[in-house]
This record gives sequence, structure tokens and C-alpha cells, in this order.
Amino acid sequence: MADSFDLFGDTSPDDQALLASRSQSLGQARQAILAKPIRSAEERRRRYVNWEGRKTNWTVLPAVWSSAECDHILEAIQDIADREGWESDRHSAFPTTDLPLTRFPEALQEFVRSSLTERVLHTSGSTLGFEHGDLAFVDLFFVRYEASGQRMLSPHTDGCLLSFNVLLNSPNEFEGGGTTVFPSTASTSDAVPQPQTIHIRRGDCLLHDSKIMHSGNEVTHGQRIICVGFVDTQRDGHARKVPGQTHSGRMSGMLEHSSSSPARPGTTG
Ligand SMILES: O=C(O)CCC(=O)C(=O)O
Ligand SMILES: [Fe+2]
Repeated sequence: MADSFDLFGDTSPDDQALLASRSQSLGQARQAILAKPIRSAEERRRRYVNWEGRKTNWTVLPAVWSSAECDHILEAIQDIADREGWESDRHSAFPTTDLPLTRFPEALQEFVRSSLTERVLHTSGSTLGFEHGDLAFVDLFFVRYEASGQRMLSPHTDGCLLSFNVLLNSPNEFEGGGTTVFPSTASTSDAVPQPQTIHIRRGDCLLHDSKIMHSGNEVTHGQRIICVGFVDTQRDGHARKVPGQTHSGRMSGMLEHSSSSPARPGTTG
């Protein structure tokens, strides 16, 4: 180091020796990390997929969109729905009443993609060991639940790596709703999943591993409108296709189990 300062200060010779040896072993650990860099998004994906904590990986990201931003998106949804109607045949298994983002004006698409990239993919991606640019949207769409239409979505998994939903309207505008996740809570693979129901506020985002079984709870009154995102690593600028699937939809089935040693993404353990 060019600028020098006394690292050890007034410490005793014994403490100095201890600190020096600690500093040396930290240096060696750092060398070991640098010697084995994780270079590709695919490698980081594998590390995430083999991470035992994946089975309980769900989190709420607060205020991903402000109320004004939610209003702006809701107006655009209303506009398209009034003129062209909702769709209900985009996902062969577990269909929803929805509108794909691709049907919206370019400027709105750009806002939704860029704000979610920055506020969801980058933030959560880095805590899960991904680098900026690793993750991309496989699908982005808006879903409407209502008592007189699609009331709920049965337990399922999604055909991607991570899934999320952002609540666009106020929770006061509906009864019921929310998402139930069924994470596996114990380390044994045959543990009974413990369901947890999550009610988020307007503009908040629930992000979870796509292979955690989850459901959209029944709406008994009013409407619940959410933005749903399916996320995976990208290759050549496009989100990775899931092997054996023509599109990334919803699937039934239990969690994938891995025999690899557990390691928390983002660490070297
Ligand atoms: O409605 C929800 O909370 C969950 C939505 C969902 O899982 C999906 O659209 O795949
Ligand atoms: Fe889902």
C-alpha cells in the first residue's frame, strides 16, 4: 500500500502476532476465492439452484412502486381492458385472467421493465449471488382476481427460477387475496411444507423461488390486481428457456431436490 498507517497501533506484541497471522489467513482465503471466480451467469444459476436455502427463499420488497406509479399502471390496464378485454388462455396449466406487458404502449413497457430490473432484479439478485445483467424477465403480465371471475389460483410452481408479484391496487379494495407459499421448512426432503399466507401493501413486491409451491388466495369481494413476473438467467440477451418447455408457464409438482452440498448464494461456502 502506498499510504501507510500503523495497522496495529498500541497493541501488545502477542496481539500483533495474532492480528498478523489473522491478516495473513484472510489474505490466503481471499486468494482462494480469486483463484476460483464464478465467471458465468450459468454457474451462478447452478450455485443458486443447488442452494438448500432456495426451498424457503421468499421475501417482501417494500415500495417497489409508489402509489402514483401504481395509479399510472392501473390506468393503462383499465384502458387496454376496456378496449380489448382480458386474456385467459396464455398459460395452458393454471390459467389466469391477465394482460401481457407486450400489449401496452412502449413507454409503459419501458418503465415497467426498467423499474423492476433496478428495484427487484438488481436488489434481490445481488443478495442471491447474481451479478447485474444475469437475470431477465421470462414473462411480465398483469393479473385480475375477482369474486365474479377468476377468484383464485391453485397451488402450483412456476417454470423459471424466481417469481414475483407486485400489488397494484389498495388492499382495501378487496377481501381475501394474498399469496400462500408452502416452503419446505426442515432440512429433510420429506418434511411437510408449512404454508404461510402473505398479504402485501400496495406497491410492495413478494419475490419467491419459483419452485416453492404457492397459490393466489381466493378473492371473495372486490378486485385484486397484481403484476406478475417470471425470472430466469439470460443467455444472449434473452431469458433462458426452461429445458423441455416451450414457454415458461405454471406447473404442478413439488420442489426439486438437489444432492449437492448446500451453499448460500453469494458466499463461497
Ligand atoms: O396471485 C398470487 O399471489 C400468485 C400469482 C402466481 O403465482 C402466478 O401468477 O403464477
Ligand atoms: Fe405462480
